[in-house]
Amino acid sequence: MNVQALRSAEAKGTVDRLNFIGGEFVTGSGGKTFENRSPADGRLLGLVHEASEADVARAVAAAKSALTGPWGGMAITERVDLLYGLVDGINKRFNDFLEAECADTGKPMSLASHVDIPRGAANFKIFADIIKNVGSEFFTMATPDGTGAINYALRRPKGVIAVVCPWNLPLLLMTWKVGPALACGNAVVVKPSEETPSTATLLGEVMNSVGIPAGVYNVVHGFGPGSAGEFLTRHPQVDAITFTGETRTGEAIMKAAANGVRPVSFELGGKNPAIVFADADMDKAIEGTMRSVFANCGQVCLGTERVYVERPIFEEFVKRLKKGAEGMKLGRSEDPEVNMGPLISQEHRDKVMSYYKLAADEGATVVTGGGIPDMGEDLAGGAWVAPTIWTGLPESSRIVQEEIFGPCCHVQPFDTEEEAVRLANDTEYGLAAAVWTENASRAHRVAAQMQVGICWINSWFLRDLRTPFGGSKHSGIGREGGVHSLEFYTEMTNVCLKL
Ligand code: NAD
Ligand code: 6OD
Repeated sequence: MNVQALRSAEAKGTVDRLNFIGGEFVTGSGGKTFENRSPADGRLLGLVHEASEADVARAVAAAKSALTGPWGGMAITERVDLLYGLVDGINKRFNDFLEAECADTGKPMSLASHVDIPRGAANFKIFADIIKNVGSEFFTMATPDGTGAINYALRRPKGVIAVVCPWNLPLLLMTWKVGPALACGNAVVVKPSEETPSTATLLGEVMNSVGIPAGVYNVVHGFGPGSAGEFLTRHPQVDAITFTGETRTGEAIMKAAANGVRPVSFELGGKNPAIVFADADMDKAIEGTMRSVFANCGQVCLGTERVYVERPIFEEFVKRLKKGAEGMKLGRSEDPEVNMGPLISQEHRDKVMSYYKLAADEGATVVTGGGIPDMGEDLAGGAWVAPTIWTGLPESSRIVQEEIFGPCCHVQPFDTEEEAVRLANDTEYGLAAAVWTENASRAHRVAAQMQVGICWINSWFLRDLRTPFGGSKHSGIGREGGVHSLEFYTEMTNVCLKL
């Protein structure tokens, strides 16, 4: 550990984030750092030590050698016990994780304490349970000589897994990959988002404290192109890449993965619809749509940005959604009344504001929001935007077609079930949908036609971690969750024995 770097940060009241390689916290060998700033008020949280190409190579080598050390030879029961230890370890330091996550993202503690951190821990438990209980395929076969043969499938770890993460749910989305990867016996090198370096780093401390062998979990900090993200994904000793982030980044990573034909698992962007039928329970539909549009300041890949409402209830729905949006309390994470934080960065705010401007230019009716709220002097340096609702744009509008990833949605009326299905599917993305109706037959009929990886009926972000999760079309490749994660994180060998 670079004690000098940490002392100087402490003296300034900030926390520096180091790389975690082979069980040790280290500065980048290139001596480069970058700033981690609060999106709530712009204050400096600390410096992040950027990994050089050589550091990334050392992390990959540490992971590789862990596979041939005690980790590689460990019985599943022992590995599972270590994963349960991680759950306890995160829970013991719950407040440290909560504070670090909220400092990096500005999200309300009321949200992160119920979603990000508990799920960050639960991801280790669910996959420990699954690997402990999963069986294997077995087939008997006839042979011409009459003796027969038996076949059984063995699962082997894939090797070194690169885990490239986004900033919107940092711990949750990182452990969603690291949990199954470790449960299956792999070693990982994690590249957290440059915006949210903290909880992945803290997890290194927990890994050491519970006795996960050195090299099994590594963290390299930095950016994408020309930095740790690119160095990691093009490293030839990386055996598979799991990535969550923008579709365009997925395309770049897929090119890197082509060298050496490395498998990828991609969870990418979305432009998710909600369909609200006139027979929906209006209270439930409003409550659910408020969450799906505005939770995490609209920075949830599964969030709703297009709402289709059956014409007889359109006006009432828009009126009630507007009232909800205008009742939201924006502010600091630690305020228990606050239910919306800032966007992740000034750069992302520029992107979201460019869409707010475009909507106005294209002639949208701005039902509410559309600008930057006055947050007072204290928060003037933050990346705040107003919760925003539009109506009146055509389907072809960029506002209705492109992922904005902010607290906003376009609401449009429809007249028939067929029209609603057609509009909902009219996108290059295929991640999630929400359908609001009290008619059970319609609910199942419509869900079956949604071209998405997950379709909620009368709910949103209700997650059973045993179920398949992922996206179709431009929203991803593959499914993770439950046994589906095992498909990605293991290689299967069929053993055929002639009797
Ligand atoms: P991003 O693609 O900009 O960055 C994600 C990660 O990739 C970061 O760690 C970044 O440093 C790294 N990266 C960037 N370019 C790279 C390159 N060329 N090579 C290797 N690594 C590179 O995404 P983001 O802005 O962090 O996250 C928001 C996006 O993520 C949205 O599009 C959202 O929909 C998507 N997302 C999808 C899911 C899902 O489950 N489908 C979940 C969360 C977020
Ligand atoms: O719940 C999950 O497992 C998951 N991957 C959620 C993704 C949220 C996107 O922002």
